[in-house]
Amino acid sequence: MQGTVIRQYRGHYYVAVGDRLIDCAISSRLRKELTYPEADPGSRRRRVQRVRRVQVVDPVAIGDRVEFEESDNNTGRINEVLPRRNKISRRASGTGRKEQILAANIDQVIPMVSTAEPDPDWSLLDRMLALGEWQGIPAVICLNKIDLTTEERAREAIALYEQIGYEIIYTSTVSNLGKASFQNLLQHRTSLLMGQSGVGKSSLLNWLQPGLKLRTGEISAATGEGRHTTTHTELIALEGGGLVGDIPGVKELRFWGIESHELPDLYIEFRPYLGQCRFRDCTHIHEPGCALKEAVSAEEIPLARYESYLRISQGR
Ligand SMILES: Nc1nc2c(ncn2[C@@H]2O[C@H](COP(=O)(O)OP(=O)(O)OP(=O)(O)O)[C@@H](O)[C@H]2O)c(=O)[nH]1
Ligand SMILES: [Mg+2]
Ligand SMILES: [Zn+2]
Repeated sequence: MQGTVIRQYRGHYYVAVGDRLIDCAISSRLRKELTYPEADPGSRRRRVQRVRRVQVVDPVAIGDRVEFEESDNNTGRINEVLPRRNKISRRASGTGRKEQILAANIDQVIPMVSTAEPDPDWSLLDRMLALGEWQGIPAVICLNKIDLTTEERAREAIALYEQIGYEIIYTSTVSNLGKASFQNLLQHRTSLLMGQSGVGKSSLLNWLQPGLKLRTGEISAATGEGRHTTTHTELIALEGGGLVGDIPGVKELRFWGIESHELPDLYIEFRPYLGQCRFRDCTHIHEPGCALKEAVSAEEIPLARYESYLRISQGR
């Protein structure tokens, strides 16, 4: 039988087939690919926390189409992961070089940023957008917590991304803004919400579908950061049709598998200039006659995005 993995938790993989949900384990062959994150040096408490928070590197991800064998009582075993149409993945935490797949077979990614609490991490937004571009997955940016500022300021803060061509949705679960557009956006597709801990990913889903009761957490007064409230990944079926993934807050999004020469193309506003530099293998960092750098000087490309490109391409 075939189905879609919509939830994974502590060795259980929940596979949706029509209206049924089958609680599956994975075959011993797949289990060999399962690795646990390396513990960090440091106190035992810290180690335990990290292991709990960081997901294992798992051969099966949410959104995966799988082939499974059913036994009794809605349980079963996954034998095979079918080829993926696309995937959102990152380099796993720890020192080992491993890929961690956050979700597979996604129709759109929704990078989320909040106007404040926590403040926007533009670098992280650029990485989330680049990941979508790399896999050819459309992205719509959600700017949440509009109630913490004025709408005008909020628009100004994110204007750059609108200029370069991304669609932006403005929301507030507190002042009830943007609900209809968000519901429209999610209908009939599989979407993935991504963003720092505390931007309001789970709150937003509870707001759209009140029966969900996902756990949400206060922002820490001490650090201004979220507390990593969501600890496991799941694809939620929406009443209006469509699936949406709520994943634990990401702080670090280290690329996996993206070659440095592929990076410029992942900044959509760079594309018209690529191939026009003096040197064919121009890295757009220090070469003379670089069309991209000229476009930055002429303010045709936003300096902030070029600097973000430099940071990422130099591994910072
Ligand atoms: N002012 C304001 N606060 C919000 C809004 N949406 C969510 N919050 C608050 O932000 C905090 C964090 O929300 P969560 O939904 O837990 O955030 P998350 O992105 O799911 O965080 P992780 O699960 O840790 O990744 C909670 O205290 C929410 O009440 C909003 O639109 N405005
Ligand atoms: Mg959450
Ligand atoms: Zn160049």
